[in-house]
Amino acid sequence: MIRHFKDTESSDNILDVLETDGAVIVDSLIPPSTAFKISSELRPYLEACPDGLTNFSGESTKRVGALMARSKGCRDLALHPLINKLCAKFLESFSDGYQLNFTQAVEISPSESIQPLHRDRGVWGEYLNRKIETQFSTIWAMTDFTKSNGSTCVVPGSHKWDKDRKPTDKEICFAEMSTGSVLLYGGSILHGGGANITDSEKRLAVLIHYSLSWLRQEENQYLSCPPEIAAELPSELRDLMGYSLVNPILGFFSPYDKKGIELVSPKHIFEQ
Ligand SMILES: O=C(O)CCC(=O)C(=O)O
Ligand SMILES: [Fe+2]
Repeated sequence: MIRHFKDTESSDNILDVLETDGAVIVDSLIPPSTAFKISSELRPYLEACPDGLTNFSGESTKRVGALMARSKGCRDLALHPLINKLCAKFLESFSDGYQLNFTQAVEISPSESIQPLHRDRGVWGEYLNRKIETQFSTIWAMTDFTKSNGSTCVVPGSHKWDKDRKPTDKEICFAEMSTGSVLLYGGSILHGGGANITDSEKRLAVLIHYSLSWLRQEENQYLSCPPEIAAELPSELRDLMGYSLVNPILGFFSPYDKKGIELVSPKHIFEQ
């Protein structure tokens, strides 16, 4: 079972359950009207996007990235205060900070089958000690998520399993939730997009993942949202995207066209 909380629940309680179960849902964190607005910002990109080519990306599934460059509403999701508070606490033992790791709208259409269950930390290979949590991930429901329209499948507790243990059907739960709710999970839990067995319903999600600031970002934010677009964004969001220094010198640059200026923070390019 995936536990559901209201946004009035204490952060400590939400984090306790996240630690124990590996996933939780916060119901109605944004109003449906905000979700519909975000969906309409994303619609032109979804319409122009082909379905995936593999079993993993989904042959009846569309995936659209670069959400910080493309959608004002998704920027607000990335900066949501409760999410950032939970993320900071969830990852604080593993890094001096966290960063935006990945943004993607995922629209699952009828006839899609279940995505192979996986752990998102797999993108960094098998090198990291499993005691290190790599990330804090959010899946925002832009439509209702139901068992039949492709709600994310999650295996509670599997973040603590031996990595080769396979779940039984009974151990797989469905992240059913209403439009505007959000599923929270870490990098180590088994999960995947669900099968869509409806005749005509599409399931739309916005995935925003955060990772330890010393890991390479899965989605290259500097290319998905280059400086000329980032210049228009709130400085807090730019910092989150990696246009900043951490730890304390990670991420510096040396402006190639200026002699005598070295070890500069990326923040500098927005301050001229
Ligand atoms: O769309 C979903 O519900 C989950 C997708 C997912 O886990 C992934 O693509 O890594
Ligand atoms: Fe995933």
